[in-house]
Amino acid sequence: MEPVAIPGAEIYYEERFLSSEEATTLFNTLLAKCAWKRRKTSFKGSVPRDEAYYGDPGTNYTYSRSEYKPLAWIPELLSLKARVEEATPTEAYAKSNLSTVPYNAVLCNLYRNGHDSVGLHADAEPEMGPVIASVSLGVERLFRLKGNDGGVAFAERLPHGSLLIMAGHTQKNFKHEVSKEPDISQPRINLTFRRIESR
Ligand SMILES: O=C(O)CCC(=O)C(=O)O
Repeated sequence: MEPVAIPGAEIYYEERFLSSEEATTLFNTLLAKCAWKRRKTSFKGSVPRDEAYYGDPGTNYTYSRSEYKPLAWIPELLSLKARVEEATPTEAYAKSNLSTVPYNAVLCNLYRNGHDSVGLHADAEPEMGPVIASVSLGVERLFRLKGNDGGVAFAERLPHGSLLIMAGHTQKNFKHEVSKEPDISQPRINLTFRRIESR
């Protein structure tokens, strides 16, 4: 994978992690097979995307006052996890003096069309490891990293089958978002593999 030079962040990127055919098969399978749900927020609304969370037993975590409880892995996500682990550069762990540990959960996001989005946030919950691997499926999605001063440090249209890894102090120093793009009518899927340490 290629490192992307952004001061204060540690990002690795591979545009063609999956072939277009593999990515399309996976997209169609996950669209049909994942237990997609639109989660309610505490303010009587719902988050602007569908989600499905899979992982090892005990990988529960809390985000935005909502608890994520893992569903049992489905084979397609487990085999993708093995490929993502193989692709993750060892320096993503070594630079933070961590031993190489497998991902143990994946949050799947389904943006049904360009009206869906995820607001600016960091995945910096205390139980979350610093290495997060994001696989993109479907038409490209504008992914942006912003520094704590609000400046855009990274903006990339992530294509079908790409892999982006955030590591090191990325979550501490930056937030990320996928904004609404109302002109997009097709669904898009993002899979973020994570390591949750039970506390
Ligand atoms: O779709 C994306 O790339 C962003 C997903 C995300 O921010 C998350 O799952 O925390």
